[in-house]
Amino acid sequence: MKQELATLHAKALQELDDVQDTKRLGEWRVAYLGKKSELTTLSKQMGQLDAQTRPLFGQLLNERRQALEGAFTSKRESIEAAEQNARLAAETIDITLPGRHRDVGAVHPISRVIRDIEDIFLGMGFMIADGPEVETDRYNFEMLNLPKDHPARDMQDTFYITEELLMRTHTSPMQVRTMEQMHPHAPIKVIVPGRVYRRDEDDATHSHAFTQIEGLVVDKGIRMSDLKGVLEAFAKALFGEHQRVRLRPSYFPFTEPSAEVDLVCVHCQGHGCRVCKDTGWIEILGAGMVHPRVLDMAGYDSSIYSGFAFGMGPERIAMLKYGITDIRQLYQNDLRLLRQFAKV
Ligand code: 2NL
Repeated sequence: MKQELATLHAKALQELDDVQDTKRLGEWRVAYLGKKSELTTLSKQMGQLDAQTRPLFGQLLNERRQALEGAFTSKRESIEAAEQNARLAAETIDITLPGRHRDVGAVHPISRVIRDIEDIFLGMGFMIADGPEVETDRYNFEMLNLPKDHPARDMQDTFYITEELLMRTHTSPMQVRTMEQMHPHAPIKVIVPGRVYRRDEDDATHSHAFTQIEGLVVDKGIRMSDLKGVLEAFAKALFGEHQRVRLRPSYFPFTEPSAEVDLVCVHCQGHGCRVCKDTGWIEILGAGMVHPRVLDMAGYDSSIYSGFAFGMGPERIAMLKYGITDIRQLYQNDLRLLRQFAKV
């Protein structure tokens, strides 16, 4: 039995030498140290030995088992270290590789103008409202003093969905809604930016879908000079302290009196050039005192309250500010144009 044990020990160590991975190491352990291993069989056979040799053989058996367990443990450690090294080698990252490039977006010039304008009016205590692009005839026309037979309501100018529903032609309906919601509170100081729609042929200066920003102030004692003062402060904030505004008489059904508002030409500073057709002025806004009928319909007694309103086109302002000559360039989303508005 002693000889058997020595042979077994030698065979086990030799086989262990060949083991290279965890799977085979496990198999080796079952074979040489497990419940059905020869070592276990030998220890079970110990009972056959006489009382004198039994403890000596027992001690020998323990030594061999401990030696094999020790060899197993150090083998396991060296295999695990090797496997770990192989994993680390496979996962190595080459930190000298250049990073992947990601394109960063830019704020569209129209959005940029809208944001700039919003900031200016927020600074003067206005709130910003927005509302539906699909509107009712009532809010888009009726409530703005545009009765059914008015030429501005011509079928040719409006996208109708049904007889009552249409694509809003201006953002004014949201200002009417604001007045209805706010009354009888005062003052109202609101601007409404948003998309509007007109049945128009697209060309260099017209689009069937464009944006508008309208403003409305309602309170007791609002006068034309308030309108001029607010718009002049706005013009200075947007185009510089040298700016001035000029009002020319005009007509809108929802304001009385009405005015076209000119700014000093942003191209030639008033000296005269092709942009301002040598007048030194460029038209930027339409405005006026809110028509008394519009105030009354929205719930503000026009014998007590008055107000002013104005409207402008962010596209036109973006074109003047950034030297864009065809409005369609603002809708084509050509990256060569848009990239010029990316912050570096
Ligand atoms: C323009 C002219 C304008 C208004 C819009 C308005 C709104 C209400 C009452 C009265 Cl609720 N008026 N809006 C007034 C005058 C002019 O826009 O040329 N827009 C591009």
